[in-house]
Amino acid sequence: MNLDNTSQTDSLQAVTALLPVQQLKNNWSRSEIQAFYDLPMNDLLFMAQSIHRQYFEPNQIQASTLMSIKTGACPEDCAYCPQSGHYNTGLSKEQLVALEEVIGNAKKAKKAGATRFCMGAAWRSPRGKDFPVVLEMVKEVKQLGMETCVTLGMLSNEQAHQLKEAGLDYYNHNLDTSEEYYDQIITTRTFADRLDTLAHVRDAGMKVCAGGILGMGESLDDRLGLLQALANLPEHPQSVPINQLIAVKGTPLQDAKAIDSFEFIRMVAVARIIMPQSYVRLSAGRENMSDEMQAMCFFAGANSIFYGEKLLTTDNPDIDHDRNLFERLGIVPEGEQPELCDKNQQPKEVSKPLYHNAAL
Ligand code: SAM
Ligand code: DTB
Ligand code: SF4
Repeated sequence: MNLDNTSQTDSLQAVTALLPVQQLKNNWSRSEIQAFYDLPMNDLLFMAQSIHRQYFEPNQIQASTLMSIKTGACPEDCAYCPQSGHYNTGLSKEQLVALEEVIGNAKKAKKAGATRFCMGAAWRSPRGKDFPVVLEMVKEVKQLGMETCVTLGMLSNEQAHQLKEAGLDYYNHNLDTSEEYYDQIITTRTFADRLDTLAHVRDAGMKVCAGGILGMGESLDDRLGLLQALANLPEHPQSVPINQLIAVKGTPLQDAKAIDSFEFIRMVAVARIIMPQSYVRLSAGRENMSDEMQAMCFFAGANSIFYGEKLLTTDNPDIDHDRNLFERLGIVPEGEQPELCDKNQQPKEVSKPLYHNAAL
């Protein structure tokens, strides 16, 4: 990173010139993205936060609760994943859980303050008699008045339409890393397969939740390439989970070197800048982040979290800890502050002032 005075002035001018962002852009070059990443930290955070305030309530965070509805023995070989049947991580293979268990967990999550319930299955793609049961789960959760999300692996066009018909709001399918690094992490499916599923989800009219994982030994260029691929999709994913690798014993990435905190925060800020209307979710890995680091991620534009003691198979901060963190930061979970949370008003007009005036 070049820190001489001239280039700092240049980059500040570049920041000022880019504010406010007039329209969504999906032809980002890697060098444009890198230029944001390379800004001095204070300029980068200022820019990300300023853009964030044009589209979102600055002190509100959306909370989603995850449930693993089918755990372990997945045929895919994703090097990061404790659920892959290729590695021994001590997980036992489970069948699809019963509908009643899902409804019970969704009710609990709603009561605790989650607005979205996400169900994940360790499948390459949904097959056979299980898929109609998942459709039923989606219908039932939707009836509780929660947003619904599932992540089931690759989808056909027809399956995407069936999910839409059942009432599914979001489909989570991550690109995980750059196209160039992809085959170092997964060999049983391709980056192009992932893009095809995302196209089916979009075509069926559902919202896309797509992001990736940082800290898998990828280069900075790979990280920027991941953000570039996400931001250059035909539409920005409405939800962008940024996961910090949870290095699980037994997986090929068990000894991966953890990503530097500031590098992680920079990635969150760049995601916010290049996909300004998307929810950016601070996803897996919060258990290994300090409260201060999480606060910086929120300042950088992260405005969604997974909420509840478990992700799919690994630990997440407990609810009391998160509520306490929110309180200390003056953050209100989305859905708990109706007067400031009129979804019809989002995204805000880009012509609004840079600084959010909560009194308006
Ligand atoms: N099988 C489906 C699929 O791969 O699309 C859905 C479940 S899969 C567990 C969902 C996502 O969780 C992955 O794409 C990956 O980004 C994330 N994930 C899995 N294991 C992780 C880990 N150890 N650390 C961080 N993120 C992880
Ligand atoms: C996403 O991007 N992260 C979540 C969700 N989408 C499904 C999953 C994180 C899984 C972490 C490892 C585990 O708990 O098994
Ligand atoms: Fe299977 Fe999904 Fe894990 Fe890959 S990430 S091994 S597809 S559960």
